[in-house]
Amino acid sequence: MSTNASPIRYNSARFNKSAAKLHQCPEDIGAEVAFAGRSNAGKSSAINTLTNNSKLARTSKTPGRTQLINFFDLNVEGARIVDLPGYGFAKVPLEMKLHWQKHLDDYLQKRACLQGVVLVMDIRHPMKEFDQMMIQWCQNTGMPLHVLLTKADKLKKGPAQSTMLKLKKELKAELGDNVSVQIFSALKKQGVDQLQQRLDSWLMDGLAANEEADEMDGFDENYDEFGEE
Ligand SMILES: Nc1nc2c(ncn2[C@@H]2O[C@H](COP(=O)(O)OP(=O)(O)OP(=O)(O)O)[C@@H](O)[C@H]2O)c(=O)[nH]1
Ligand SMILES: [Mg+2]
Repeated sequence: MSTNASPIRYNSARFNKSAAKLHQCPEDIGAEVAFAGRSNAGKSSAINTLTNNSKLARTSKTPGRTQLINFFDLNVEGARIVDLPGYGFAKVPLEMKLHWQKHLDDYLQKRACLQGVVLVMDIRHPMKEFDQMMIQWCQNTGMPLHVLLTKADKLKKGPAQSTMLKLKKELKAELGDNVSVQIFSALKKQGVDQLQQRLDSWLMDGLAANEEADEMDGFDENYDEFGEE
């Protein structure tokens, strides 16, 4: 249960569409939060736990399950969550890997409505090459980052906590207020409130900023008309 007054209900999430290319994505308006991470890290499972809907995003023991960018609409108009294809799955042909990589790069570079990235890592194997790449990219672009250390049910509380604190310290040193880190377990439904609060603030701030921009546009138009009189 969320303690703040956000109107977003995550259990309202509905599949919108899958995109293999940037032009197939929903129109680039509103506010989006994307779940990124290595293949098999637990992105789709985290989305299902967040939305309390085990059937929403397809999960699998076979890495590389999510091959397309999947968009899910929320009850508040324009607010979406996005399940990105996993990185680093060894068994797909190189050509396919390069295609996904290009596709993911395109999305990350060009998607104006993207408000923040939830980087999902297996708490037992954090900060692999892909994770470092994403963090670097967030640092370069100023994209807000939330690190979800998932599968915490696989560790005892002490080691889980110390992994989280160590990582938080490292990342804060690099990214300051643009980063947050939390422990999560899809299996135990641990950390759901914290994740929802992070998303609430990104999505609601993003939508509010859009509204302000729209008002400014209207103001400019009126001003032009006025100027011509
Ligand atoms: N114990 C445990 N297992 C988990 C958790 N989250 C995910 N898993 C398992 O990890 C495997 C991969 O989960 P997915 O959610 O499909 O991973 P993904 O990151 O979406 O993978 P791709 O779509 O291949 O990129 C599945 O077997 C899940 O059941 C968790 O919190 N705890
Ligand atoms: Mg997946």
